[in-house]
Amino acid sequence: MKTNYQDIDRIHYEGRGSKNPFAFRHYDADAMVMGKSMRDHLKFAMSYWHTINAGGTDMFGSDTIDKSFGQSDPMARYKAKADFAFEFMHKLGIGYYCFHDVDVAPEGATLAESTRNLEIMTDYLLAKQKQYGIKLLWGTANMFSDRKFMTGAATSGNADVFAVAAGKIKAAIDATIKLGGDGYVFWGGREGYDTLLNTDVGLELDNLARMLRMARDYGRAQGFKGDFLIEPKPKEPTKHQYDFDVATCVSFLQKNDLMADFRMNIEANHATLAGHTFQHELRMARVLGVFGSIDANQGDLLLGWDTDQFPTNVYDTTLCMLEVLKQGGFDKGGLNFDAKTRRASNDFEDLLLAYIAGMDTFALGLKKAAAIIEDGRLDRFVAEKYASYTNGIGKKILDGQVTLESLYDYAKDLRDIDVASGRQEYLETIINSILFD
Ligand code: XUL
Ligand code: CO
Repeated sequence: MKTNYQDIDRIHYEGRGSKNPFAFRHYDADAMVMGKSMRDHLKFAMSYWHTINAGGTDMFGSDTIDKSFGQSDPMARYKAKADFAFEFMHKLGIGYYCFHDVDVAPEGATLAESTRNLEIMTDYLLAKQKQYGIKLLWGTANMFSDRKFMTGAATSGNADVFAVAAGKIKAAIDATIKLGGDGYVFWGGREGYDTLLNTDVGLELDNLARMLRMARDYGRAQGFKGDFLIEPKPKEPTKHQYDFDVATCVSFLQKNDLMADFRMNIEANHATLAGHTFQHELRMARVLGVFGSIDANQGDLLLGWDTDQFPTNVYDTTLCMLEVLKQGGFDKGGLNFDAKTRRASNDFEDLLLAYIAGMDTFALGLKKAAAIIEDGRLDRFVAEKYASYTNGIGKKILDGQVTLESLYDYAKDLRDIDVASGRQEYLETIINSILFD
């Protein structure tokens, strides 16, 4: 199987009329949108696990694509994977990548052996980063695949598992710092429960806080200046995960005095699993001051699990990029494609086409979001909706100059209060006209 794309050049921008499948129609990296290049707005990152490792396995069948890159020796295979990964990012013009410890190095029989392998491979990755000018967006430790994590890592009932998890986090933070990563992610895949009948929720939540505090203290002591990121997900693989959604994570961080160091890594399909829109989770993160980074994908709303599809829905990417623009852009975060090709899209061309589709969909979303802001009608509508707070009694409420008694006196003789229409349909028509006219 062809894996080196020898006959496919770097992917270039050809513009809207192009029918070349190996070209961008919207992503023009150097084009300026609201004073910043598309490259800097979007900060695309490649997910190592789906792109370099995932072979299409599902509950009913094994791999449909071979990603061993012709190597049987474990270390040689991981080096070949890295060679492919950097060539792939270079072809697409992707500037960042993300990984779990086990994505980039073979696992040993012990934590010490795995850590040695990780050290060898991070030397290799560092050289590749320098060669290609590609950076690490974030690193993390996989604390969900191995059987010892079956009832959690930081929230396991077994203290030895807690200890191994802590050791893995230490090694993964060391790797992230060595590679200059801007973030360190915690996705609590099995930090939750399948039944309350066997679960001490209070102890588990306290242990989760203990683990995050130790990770923060260790990282900062080692000079890590990046963001610690929590990636909320309500369920899957467990029935209930403690990092349910942004609001739940924020209350946990506040209770445990961790707000100063932690932000959110928001994933589109995790938002919808929580019964929220992607935009809701981004807005909550923005308003609560924890907007960090994004795992970009889309789900299938007719299915009840995390399908991690490449994003092709322009409406969603537009509303996402609207939140990113309103936030003032990414600080240390970026747009990581936590997305995998479908099981039946099983050759290496599909991988390239999937990234082109995702990058183009976000580039178009960015342009449309900028157009919504430049159009101004939405912002003007919202300003008008809350105008009663800019003077009179509304201003006094915001300035804290009222009490329940003073408001009683103010309101006691009011009649027929006229609340303006929410105009949802009109506002949705504005979005449609900007997207499609
Ligand atoms: C799983 C998921 C993870 C995290 C990193 O749903 O999104 O891949 O992004 O652990
Ligand atoms: Co993710």
